[in-house]
Amino acid sequence: MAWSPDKTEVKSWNEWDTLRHVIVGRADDCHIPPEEPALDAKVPEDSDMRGQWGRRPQETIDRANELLDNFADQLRKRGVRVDRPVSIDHSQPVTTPDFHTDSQFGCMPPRDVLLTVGHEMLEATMSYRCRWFEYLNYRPLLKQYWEEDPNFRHEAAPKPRLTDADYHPDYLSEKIGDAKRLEWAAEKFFVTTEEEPLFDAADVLRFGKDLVVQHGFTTNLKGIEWLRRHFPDHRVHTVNFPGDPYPIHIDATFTPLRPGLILNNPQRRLPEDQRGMFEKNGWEIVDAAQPAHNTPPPLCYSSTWLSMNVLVLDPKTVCVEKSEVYQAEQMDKLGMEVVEVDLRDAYAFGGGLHCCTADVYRDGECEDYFP
Ligand code: DAV
Repeated sequence: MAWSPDKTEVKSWNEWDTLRHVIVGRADDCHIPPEEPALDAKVPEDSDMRGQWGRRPQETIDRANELLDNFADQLRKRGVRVDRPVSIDHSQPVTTPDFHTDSQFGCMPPRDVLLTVGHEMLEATMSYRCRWFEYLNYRPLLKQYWEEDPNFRHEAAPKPRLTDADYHPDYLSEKIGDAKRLEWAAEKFFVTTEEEPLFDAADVLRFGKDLVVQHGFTTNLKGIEWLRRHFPDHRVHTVNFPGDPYPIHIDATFTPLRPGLILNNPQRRLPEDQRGMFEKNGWEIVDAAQPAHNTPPPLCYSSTWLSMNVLVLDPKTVCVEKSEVYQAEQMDKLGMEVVEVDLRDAYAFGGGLHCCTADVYRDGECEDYFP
């Protein structure tokens, strides 16, 4: 049955089929959280964010919200239904029997928390203490979908305990250096231990019957095994990108654009021994264009490679951040129509165009692209 804007239906099997319904995050009340093990491991050693925490400056929140609202309107004008989360009070501490942290993170970016696979939306375990309750920002929407769509499966992965046993203390040092970090990444020695299953939704890419999951800081092997058991009809593949000294989230590293074509970050190439399924099935993996910027914007966790954190609207159309001229040019050469979106001033809130969205509905069914 064709999609209708009057009827809520949750369904999305991949990253590229025609997008009909999406969640766009909000910058409301976003905080820079206090120090904690997994978060500190990701903040670059030379970052302006080291050693400070608290609510983000109001003018940056207002500016990011302006851009996110404009992006939502741009999508609506193209006929996409857009929903927005409802912000909780992120200044509230998180206290469980196992840990305490003095504030939360925000309701950006939804892609980190919500994994849509077919008719299911799964709340990820998360691996930062400050993000333990982040799903609450999306509960009003998930409740609505559950009430309106009788086929919608609302699932939540087991909440992790996040005691100190979840983190390798080696990563807590302030000065590790990129050489050491790269060595550790090559050995698959990340900040999270194998104490219990941990994953962020943004470490997962959906290719129909196949799920490709990055093992790194925010997703451990037990998290990937948990996904494998939870989705028994899927093939779940573990990937690594050893060129990344701060490996969190796959979506500034490996970006499928349409069946047969993936952009790969040239500093974080997929190792030869993990390319088999793509090569055997004639998929092309091409180096992404260089970012247009040499540094991320102020108070930003992410690298300049948010340039390739694009949102595919359909297999011929892609949203690219407006200042990322090299990435836009490459998309054009690859035969994609580019929709420019101004978002750079919202990057500090947790990411780019893919990050700040979560799929609710895309056309298409679950296909086997790697038979
Ligand atoms: O390159 O810093 C950012 C991914 C955000 N979801 C990076 C990864």
